[in-house]
Amino acid sequence: MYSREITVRAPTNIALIKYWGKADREINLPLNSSISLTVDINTFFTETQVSFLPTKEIFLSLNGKPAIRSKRVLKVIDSIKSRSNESFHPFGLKIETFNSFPTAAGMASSASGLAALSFALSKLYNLTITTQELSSIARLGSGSASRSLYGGIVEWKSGQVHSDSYSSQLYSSDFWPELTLLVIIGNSEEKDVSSTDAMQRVTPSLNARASVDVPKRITMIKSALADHDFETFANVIMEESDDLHRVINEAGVFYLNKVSFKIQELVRMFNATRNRAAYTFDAGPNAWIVIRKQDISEFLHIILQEVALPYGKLLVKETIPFELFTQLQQRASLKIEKIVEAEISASGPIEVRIEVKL
Ligand code: 2P0
Repeated sequence: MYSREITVRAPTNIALIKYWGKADREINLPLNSSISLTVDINTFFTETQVSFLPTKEIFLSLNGKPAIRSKRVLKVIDSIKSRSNESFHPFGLKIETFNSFPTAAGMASSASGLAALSFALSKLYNLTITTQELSSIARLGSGSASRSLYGGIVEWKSGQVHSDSYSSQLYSSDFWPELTLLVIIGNSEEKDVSSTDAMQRVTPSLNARASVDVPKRITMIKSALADHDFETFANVIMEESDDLHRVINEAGVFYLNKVSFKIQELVRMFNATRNRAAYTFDAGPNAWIVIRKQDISEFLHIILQEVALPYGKLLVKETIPFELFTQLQQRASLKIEKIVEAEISASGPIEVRIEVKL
């Protein structure tokens, strides 16, 4: 029983209405509720392998290198362990984790990472636990991780205490089948200021944003979703992203760069007559474009005239012929790393395998 090795994968998520600011830092109670799309688990994911060690030590590695046992990881371990059978308590843990995408570059690696850890440990310690409870535990590790426990469109209700601050699914991924994501990765270097640090800097607009503006946008986006009203949906998403970065800039932190601003400008151009795409940025320069599948090709024709990338890094379902790609790229001068199309994930974390070691 103690020699099992469990491997799981968890998806990341992109917030449309963003979590920014904490009412309680110790347990990551947020200042406001948030809404996100879970990103296809086959495109971006964290894979985590856990097993017991005979001694009490906790060994952790990230992308093949030994990593620090951070406070956030220990909080999740303690919370899971405290609910488990005492017979497990003498053992230590080996935790190996890999991200399929840039770590700490505003790509929500802590969301998938802490969701994967919580899910994997709940299996290893044989917990009988609801996804709702697991969402609260993942939140202790990283706020946004609470949303990665579900597929589709997810809401994290801020709550007042540990047990009522959790996420739940608003809609499954097939609710709006045309809806998809394009991720424009300009720069996958680690950022200078982590979001955990940045959101602790209280600024003049932070409380007004959390108590007035965000609740209004939550009502608006829910009604736009219910009506499949892309025009309003896109407006709310972009307004929210702009508002988040205004508050972040007030704190003296700047995550967006030249490529991010260019993408914003191109999306506005593309939307000249009616909204057909929406940009949103997390704590990093990479653009997440919410778009309907039928508009991707036309959108790429505009983007590819401005941003330059290798042909092999255009990772979209409907490929553009090489000749046309080269033609579009002729005057493109802003170098980026890649463009990835990612669907909305049907599922939250999944168990990949269980191995019994003899
Ligand atoms: C979000 N972000 O809602 C917002 C939008 C970044 C911008 O949640 O301190 O790593 O671990 O609770 O979850 C990133 O912050 O922060 C984040 P902690 P987290 O996705």
